[in-house]
Amino acid sequence: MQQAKASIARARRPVSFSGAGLSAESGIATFRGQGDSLWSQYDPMRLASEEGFRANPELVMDWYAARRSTLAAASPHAGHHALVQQTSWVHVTQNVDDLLERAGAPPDSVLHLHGSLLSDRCLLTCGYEQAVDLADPPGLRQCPQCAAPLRPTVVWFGEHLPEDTWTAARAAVQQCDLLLVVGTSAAVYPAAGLIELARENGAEILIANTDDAAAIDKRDVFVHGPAAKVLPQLFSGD
Ligand code: BV8
Ligand code: ZN
Repeated sequence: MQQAKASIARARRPVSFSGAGLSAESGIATFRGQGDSLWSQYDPMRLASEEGFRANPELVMDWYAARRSTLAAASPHAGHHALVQQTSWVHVTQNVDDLLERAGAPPDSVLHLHGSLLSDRCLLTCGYEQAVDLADPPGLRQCPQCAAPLRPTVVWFGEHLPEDTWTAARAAVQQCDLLLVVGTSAAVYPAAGLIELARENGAEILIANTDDAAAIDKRDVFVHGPAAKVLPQLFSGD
């Protein structure tokens, strides 16, 4: 922990890169955790894809409605707040929740590589988009402009990441001197490639995770523990 805190104190261009483990203690199921969620019998790889949606749009929208309701009832924890208080950092996340924003991150300041649960858009190309009420999530419905189905504004497997967000994240990581990797299994690309990109440019890598299997490289500093506990410690002055 001391070594990690020293790296943070020394960093001039720090970037955080977070995954589902950052939000786990807020009650948001991780993708590959042993979640006892009613959806554990479904494979996110199948549900979070266009072909999964086309095959069973009601089931997929019910899955998103359940996740949206959970998110509506969740709150950011001390780890989200600790990250957001680092206003000189660039925060990149794979998460589609708004817990960093609810912890005070200025709107549009967090780079969401995999989109957001907070709105739906037209499945086709008419460009229609509509914010959703997480506490009263919609089911399957038609685009009012072109009658195609509406789908969540998340990035599904097989889909490109949002161009501007991906470009900004790569640029930040390309010139960072410290990358703090929080709560990700680093299994999904191209997002996970940011860790290698930081390493290539000589940045120090801190890995904060409850699973020591996440310590992939001897050169990294591994901080073992849950994000809600570890992040406030990493940033505490004492
Ligand atoms: C793309 C949004 C290019 C949706 C997500 C075969 C077919 C098709 C595609 C592929 C293929 N093989 C490879 C691919 C590419 C694919 C990919 O990488 N697949 C992997 C699984 C092999 N990637 C893509 O498809 C991407 N697009 O490549 O397009 C393209 C396109 C067209 C034409 C040419 C090329 C798009 C990927 C985005 C998918 N969308 N989410 C939704 O949410 O519904 S990804 C999903 O998994 C989440 O967003 C999350 O970000 C991501 C990764 O999961 P993690 O965040 O790491 O979470 P996980 O549960 O895995 O791990 C949690 C970690 O936290 C663990 O390490 C755990 O120990 C730790 N932890 C738990 N509790 C705590 C904790 N740590 C700290 N504290 C705690 N309390
Ligand atoms: Zn439309």
